[in-house]
Amino acid sequence: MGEAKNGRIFSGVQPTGNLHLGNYLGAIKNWIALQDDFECIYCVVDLHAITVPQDPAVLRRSIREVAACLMASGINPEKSILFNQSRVPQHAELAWIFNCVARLGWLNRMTQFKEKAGKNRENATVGLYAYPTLMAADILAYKATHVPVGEDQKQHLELTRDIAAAFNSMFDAEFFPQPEPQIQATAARVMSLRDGSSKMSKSDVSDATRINLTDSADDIAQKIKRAKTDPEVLPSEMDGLEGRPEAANLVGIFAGLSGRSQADVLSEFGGQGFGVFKPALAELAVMQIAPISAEMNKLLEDDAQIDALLEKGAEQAKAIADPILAEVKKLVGFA
Ligand code: AQP
Repeated sequence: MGEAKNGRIFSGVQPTGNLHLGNYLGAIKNWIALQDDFECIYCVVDLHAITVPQDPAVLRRSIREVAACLMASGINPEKSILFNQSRVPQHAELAWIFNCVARLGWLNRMTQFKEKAGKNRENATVGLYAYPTLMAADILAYKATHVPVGEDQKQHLELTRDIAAAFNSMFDAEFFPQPEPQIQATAARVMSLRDGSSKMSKSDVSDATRINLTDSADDIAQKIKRAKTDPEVLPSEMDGLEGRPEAANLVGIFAGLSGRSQADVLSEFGGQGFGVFKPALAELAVMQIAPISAEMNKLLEDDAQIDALLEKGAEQAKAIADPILAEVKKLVGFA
């Protein structure tokens, strides 16, 4: 396990279905790159998953699938700590303490709750409302210094920083750090392939809206071919993408997959129609994404091995979180 070279990373992903290109470009690709330079803690956040109803058998399967998918994508359990959240009780313990630090007014501002609860707010679980305090606990139970996330989690990260500062002030201690968000310059918010105004999401009912990391090469190519676009050719400059959300999304995906800037992508494809751009994008996506599902399926042949790896990761995580929680309990007055 790497020492804390440039700091300690924490990030998580929910086992709420297939991981998709948004998770990959917005978060996981960065997680992989950080493994050599940071001490990395990556978590399958199953406590977060149950903030909306889950079928227990499906959840059990999803935890293993997401863990396998992360490993198949390049998260190396020899370099990083990989585990599922519910095996480390310090997350829930610290979340409760943070529920008693965070204020209703702060949580009322969280846009993700508003989006996820929708019109049926009265019927949303208390857990969905308190999701951001659990996320703050996930990060601060390890005193993580950096948190690589997609753009949709930026507001929750700001709340985490507020909770850390409020805790320090309440208990008159410079105890928790202010964790820094790490948000990618490109593809920080990958949009649905069918609607450039809504986020690509695991829980979207239509599978055509996303590229799953488990999709076959054919599925990936077909989904890109059918992705919504407009009749114009691609512009040569960035400002030509304004008001063209679907085109902007596909250019962002190309940039994210190739590691190039969007401006650079446009300098190559400006003036070309989607008949040229889409096949090039499909080739790039197939090359990077299709091998993940083959490797994942191999890993899923051995559930016991995945469980053992998650158990080992949980022990490593507990070894870091336990002394931090012991200090928290002293500060609060429990011990
Ligand atoms: N569309 C996206 N573009 C860029 N980044 C994204 N992330 C999620 N969607 C996109 C980032 O992926 C990481 C893990 O996210 P998550 O699965 O824990 O939760 P989420 O943000 O709620 O993702 P989904 O797919 O929309 O899940 P459901 O449908 O279950 O709510 C995070 O860093 C997130 O920013």
